[in-house]
This record gives sequence, structure tokens and C-alpha cells, in this order.
Amino acid sequence: MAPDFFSFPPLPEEIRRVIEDGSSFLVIGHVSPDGDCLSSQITMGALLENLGKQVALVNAGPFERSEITHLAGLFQTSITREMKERNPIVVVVDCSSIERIGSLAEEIEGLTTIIFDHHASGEFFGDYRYITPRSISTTFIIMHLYKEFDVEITPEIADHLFFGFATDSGFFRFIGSYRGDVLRYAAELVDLGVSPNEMADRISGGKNLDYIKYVGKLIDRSEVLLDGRLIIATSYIRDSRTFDTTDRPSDMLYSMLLAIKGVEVVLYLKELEPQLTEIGFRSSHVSPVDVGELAKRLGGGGHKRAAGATVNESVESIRNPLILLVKELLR
Ligand SMILES: [Mn+2]
Repeated sequence: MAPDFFSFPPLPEEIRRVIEDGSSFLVIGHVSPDGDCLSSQITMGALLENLGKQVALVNAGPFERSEITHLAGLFQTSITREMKERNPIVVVVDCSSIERIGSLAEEIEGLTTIIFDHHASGEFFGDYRYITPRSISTTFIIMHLYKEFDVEITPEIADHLFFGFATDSGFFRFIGSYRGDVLRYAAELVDLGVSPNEMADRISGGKNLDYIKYVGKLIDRSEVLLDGRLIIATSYIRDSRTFDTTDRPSDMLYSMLLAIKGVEVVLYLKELEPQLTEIGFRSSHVSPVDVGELAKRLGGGGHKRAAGATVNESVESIRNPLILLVKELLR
């Protein structure tokens, strides 16, 4: 196969102009933020401040994952009337659909909105968009913007940027051939003082024993289907009474289940309410299944290999339709 090198598409002139002309900005991310989302908000905010703008970071939360809880204090959880009266420009990062910003969706109505994202599927929203699905993380796009706007990357900003790279790329495990560009960006950050070693500890460490037991329970409960090509793991509301952890078991769960020979698709069904289920989708890099498309059919979004959706169905009622959908795609 011919090398498929990546380069960023040119930044649309309109976006550059809106940023240059604006004076007040709100930087928003998705609900239940992960490392890439918050790092993107922080680094985008710092970029804008460097350009002389007034900036507020807003995220509806909750800030549950242990690797990001310490960042919660940097964010406001709603948009006050005062903030809105300044007629700010809204910059939404790492977010594939308007629903993903939760309660903030209503609050930003009527404001000029720019989207910076790397999710392939999802619905188009906002007035201006810069979406590059082949970016490993949204911070990867933002690092590019630092170069575009010729703003210096400080060691502190480097740390946040790398944190986003690492969280969304499974610590560089999801990066394929001919993507030296990602590693060249990462190398620049390491030369600014980022320690991949320390970062790995920060991302995968810091968990309690209940978290590990919880992952164990979900693996124990998981079902192998479709001749071993699909695995479904399920968590129930009642688990929160058994296991004392706010960390999401999903990342560790996915990598363990995808390590099983022959497994192409992993579905993680999480009971949020009796009639509300969050579905996490993962597919192995050898599978033809595009889980982003699958999630989109259920009103969600994501990438070819990782996606999510939330449905108004019980865990039991969504299970069989999901198996049929995957079965169709595995043919
Ligand atoms: Mn992301």
C-alpha cells in the first residue's frame, strides 16, 4: 500500500478572521470529559489568551475520571448571563454533536460557534468547523493551531497537549504506519520537558482496588457471541453499591477484551437508568466494522474504531438489536 501521509488541511480564512476579530471567548467541551477534552479546552483557552482575548472555560462535567479530577477547578459548569452579555464567540472542542455538550447547548444558542474536532461521525453543528478525523486527538489539532498562530508552546502547555495525545491514542498504541507526524509532534513536546514515563503513570495509575475488582467483574460477566467475534460487557446501576470507584472501567476493559484472539467488536453496555443505556463501541484494527457508523445509527457518534451512543432503552431491550446490527456488519 502506498504511504498515506497526513497533513493538516488549511485553516479556513473565515475561522482565522473570527478568532482574530473576537475579543471574548468561551471554550466548551463535552459532558463527562476525558483527558483530551479538558486538555483541549485548557490549551485552546491559553492560545486565545496569548492572542489577547478574554477567555472562560466551561464544561458541564461531571469530572469523574481520576486522571482529570484535579483539573475540575479550572472550569465553570454553566454560562452565566453576564458571560453571555459579552456576546462571546464559542469555541467547542472534541465534541461531535451538540447533545454532547449537555446543558450548555441551550445556553450558547444565538452565539457564533466554531468547532475544532477529530470525530469522524456525528452531526454537523456550529457556524464554522475545522474537523480532521485523522488527528489522533483534539490537542493534536490545537498544537497545529499554536504553530498556525505562531504562539509559543510553554512546558505547561506541552504537558496538557501530550496528555490529550496519550489519552486518545491508547498511549500511541492506536497509531498506524506512516504517522511519523504524530511522533514528531510528540517528540517536540518531550523536548519541552514532558515525561512519557510520568504521564503513563498519571493516566493508568492512581486507581483503587475496587476499580480493578470492578473491571474483573465486568470481564467475568461478559458474553462471547457470533463465533467469538463479538463480546458484550454489561454494567448495572447496582454495581456502584458494590464497587467504590468513580473511574470508568471502560478503557482497561476494552483493551483486555480486544486482546482475545478472534474478537473484532466489543460492546460495553452501561445501565444509567432502568430505561437509559450508554453504549461504548470498540473494534479491532483488523475488523471491517466501522463502529462510528454503528453508533451514528443509534444517535451517537465517534470514530471507526471507537464510538459511543446513549439510548432510551433498557440494557436487556437494546442487547438483541445490537447483536443483529453487528452480525450484519460482520458478514
Ligand atoms: Mn478526543
